[in-house]
Amino acid sequence: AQLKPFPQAFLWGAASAAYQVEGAWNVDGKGPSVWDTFTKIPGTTFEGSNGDVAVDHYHRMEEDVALMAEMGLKAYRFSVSWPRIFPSGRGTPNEAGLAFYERLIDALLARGIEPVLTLYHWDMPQALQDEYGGWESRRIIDDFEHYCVTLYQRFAGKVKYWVSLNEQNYNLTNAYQLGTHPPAVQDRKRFFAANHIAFLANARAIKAFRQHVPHGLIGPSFAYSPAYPASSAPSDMLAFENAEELTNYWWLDAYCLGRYPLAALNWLREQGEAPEILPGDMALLAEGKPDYIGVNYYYTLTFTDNPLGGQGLARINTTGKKGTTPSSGIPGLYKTVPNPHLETSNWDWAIDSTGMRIALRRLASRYALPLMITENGLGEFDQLGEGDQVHDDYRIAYLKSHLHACQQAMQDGVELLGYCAWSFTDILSWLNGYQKRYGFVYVDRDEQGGSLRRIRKESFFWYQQVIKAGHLLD
Ligand code: GCO
Repeated sequence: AQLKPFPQAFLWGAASAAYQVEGAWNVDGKGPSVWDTFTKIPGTTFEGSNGDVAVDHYHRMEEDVALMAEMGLKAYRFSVSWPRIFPSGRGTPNEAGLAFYERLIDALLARGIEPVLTLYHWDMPQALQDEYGGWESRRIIDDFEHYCVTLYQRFAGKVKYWVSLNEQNYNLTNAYQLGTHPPAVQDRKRFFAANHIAFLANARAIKAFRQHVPHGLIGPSFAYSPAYPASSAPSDMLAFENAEELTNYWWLDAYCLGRYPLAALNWLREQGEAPEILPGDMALLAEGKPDYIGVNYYYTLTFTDNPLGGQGLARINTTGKKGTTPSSGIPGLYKTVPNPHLETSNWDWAIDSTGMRIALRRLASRYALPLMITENGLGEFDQLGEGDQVHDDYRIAYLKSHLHACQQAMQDGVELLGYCAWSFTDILSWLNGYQKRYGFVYVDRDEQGGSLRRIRKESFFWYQQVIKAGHLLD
């Protein structure tokens, strides 16, 4: 059947995050975040890369927004750096920080680009990490609410779309299970405890949103990697069910249904690793449900059974060398295996556009909420060629197939508000430095003096045409 066109109001967007683009890490009164500290510890990131300068978006904001306008973007998703607003996490806001985001928002609006504002994209104020352990203390719930309300009050009249927590699942998995994000802990009990507190903070922020931004929409962005079973063997099906509950529904059910999935909660209780649930906690979650779900989709994961004594959690691929990601899992429940039907990126991420259609359908059907793709894209080594050309045809193919999957999902009945490609310019990849590029706009870091010159890639002109036409071109 002929696919229906994309809706007129579809938000054709692109995205970024403060730490990955802004730089200016200690400028205009900004306090340090946990990433400013962590990336300076030797061995934590690829070749010691950090976001001190990143792509210097803080100082080149006007130029970047002009490029967005030239491209025809209808939406731009960015995050606010908490320690830019509250250098030590709370107290009186730093006016220079608020003013920067106000200039950005005004520049977007002046060009008809809808701002999509992310409240938290991992850059916890270092002061709060030091004072009480960040997400490990319930004290963060008040501090996060205060920070959010400060932004609501300032920007309620200008910003309609808001993202509460970005990829809580991926960030805290790295922070408290794999030990690869700050504070680099490997402890499953602390992991689930921190997540529970983050759910409470998310719900409280959404409750406050209702008062301050009555006409806005808010939801978390979730890194959704839908689970597949490795085969139709019942043991693989069970492993897949276990993985979907413990790696996905744990977060999504807490956000959207105000409860935890049954078998996963029971298993954690048996391990003595379930979070402490105080009276009132679940009622708060139920009161803080989102208006939509932000979906960050990159790949699917395929699971097989994992007898006790089998493979535990493993580290991730930070080399950009194919086939170097070890299997990871929980003994007794599941472990990942490569999917023989799918190609992968150089970081071993399965390229699976059908998986995106499946993802959107599963979420829309289970939670009955509108969805927004808040991230989707391909991180690769790009080559700056003769005459400033970047032939990223592999990225065009990736984005095209995934946008097609979005269209099919809408045909299936999914309400999809928009699609923010990751990312607009090249960015700092948290652990992979500047070698892993995602942008429509190449940023030259190698040129003499580190010019950080912006260069339009082939994908820039492709997306420009798609947005102009309002549909995918052959
Ligand atoms: C990377 C990651 C990030 C994430 C994003 C999550 O390579 O560092 O892919 O860019 O996608 O920050 O929200």
